[in-house]
Amino acid sequence: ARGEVQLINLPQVHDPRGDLTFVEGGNHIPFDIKRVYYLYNVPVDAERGGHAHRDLEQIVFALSGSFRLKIDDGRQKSEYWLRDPRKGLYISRLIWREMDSFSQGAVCMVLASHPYDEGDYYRDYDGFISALRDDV
Ligand code: T46
Repeated sequence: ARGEVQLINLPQVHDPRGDLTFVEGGNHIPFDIKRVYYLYNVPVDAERGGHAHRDLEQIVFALSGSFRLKIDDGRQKSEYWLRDPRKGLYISRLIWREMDSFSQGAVCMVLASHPYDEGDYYRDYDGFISALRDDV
């Protein structure tokens, strides 16, 4: 898929001892998970993202705290406030994303379809727009 974002709901096992949420590859996630990374110790005034990917698909979670994800498919912009560890935002390839307004102590976990590859990034907005135009 290209230019698609969608909220993914994970199961929650509620328990007086605490809640548990799980992710199963091949079940909850529309791609094979090749990488997991997380952002933490993020200053509240930090801005992250500011790029798009040629091939990478990801699902972004706020495991703790909250932050804003601004999404741009080249035609429409939208924004999501992630704050529920059960709800991840699926981001397909060729989506521009920016992140800010991290709460104190927020932890952002990302499931990714490929290993890290700097060559997969469009870090320049005009480059992203022309890549969209060239993608058939
Ligand atoms: C995204 C948002 C949500 C690695 O070496 N391995 C990795 O897996 C990643 C993600 C990054 N890096 C290096 C590359 C840079 O030198 O860590 C540095 C910071 O990466 P970046 O500026 O891309 O970080 P963010 O937080 O702006 O973006 C990241 C992901 O790159 C991106 O795909 O969607 O988180």
